[in-house]
Amino acid sequence: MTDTAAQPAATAARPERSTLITVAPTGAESAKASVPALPVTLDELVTTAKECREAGAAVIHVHIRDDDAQPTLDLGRLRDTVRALREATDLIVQLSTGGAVTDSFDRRLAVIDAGPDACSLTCGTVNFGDDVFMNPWGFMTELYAKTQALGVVPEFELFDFGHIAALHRLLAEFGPPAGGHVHCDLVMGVPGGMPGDAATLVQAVSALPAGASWSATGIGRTSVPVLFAALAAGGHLRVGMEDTVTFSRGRPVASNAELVERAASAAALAQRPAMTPAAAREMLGVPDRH
Ligand code: KMH
Ligand code: ZN
Repeated sequence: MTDTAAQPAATAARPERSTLITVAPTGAESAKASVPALPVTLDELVTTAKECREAGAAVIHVHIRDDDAQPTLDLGRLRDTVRALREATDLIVQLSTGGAVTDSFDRRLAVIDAGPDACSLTCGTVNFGDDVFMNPWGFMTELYAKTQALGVVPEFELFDFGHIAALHRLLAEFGPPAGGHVHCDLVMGVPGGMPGDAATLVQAVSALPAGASWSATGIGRTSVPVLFAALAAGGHLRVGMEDTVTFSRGRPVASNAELVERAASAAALAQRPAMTPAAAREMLGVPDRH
């Protein structure tokens, strides 16, 4: 084999020596009444964040709830949440701009006025169980331009192959993101999106922009296979009760921290232990606003 033949493909991500673990502790879909361990108050979220940091998380992907534990994008609450998480931890605070399927585009665009380090940016519409998660091109571009103007680092959420094509178009037409580095998250196994299995993951990774880093998460029962497939393929991990509320067959998740602990153990076995928030900031181009 020649040296040239041994080079990685142009689209391959640079292999990292450690694994970025993102925790998505709450989401907008599960009800507190049926999932009592779900963190829905600010106190519960801060406690969860500290435990997950201890267990190996570097990024927290945040959805918040109101006093009735319903999903909300209330800007005052979002600001308080960013402040409290920054005071309590050194985690990268990534606010969800996806919200709930019922949230308006205007409210979702306003999320990043709360001053997070980072935000999610979903690269297309997708069927979402019985609902539709709407992300038309005009919304994507408006949100992307706002992330660039405010210096909020986007994470590109990819639920399906068409989203990868839209990401290429976004970068070609509007240039690099705040922070200068493209980081993607493959959200797999949503009913209506791409399946959560190793073959699909490998195919999706091969289509990502050159030089992009990526993590993957599998929804529901795909969470464990996607975790191992992502590690095997050299990617990073997202775990949390937004994505699965079942730890193993018939056993509910007791805490977000146990999902992070499992991810960190698997990453250590794969010889790529959990990345610190400081190293994650360097990789993602996220400035430290503490
Ligand atoms: N809750 C979903 C409809 C994101 O956070 O950016 C969308 C979602 C994606 O969770
Ligand atoms: Zn989310």
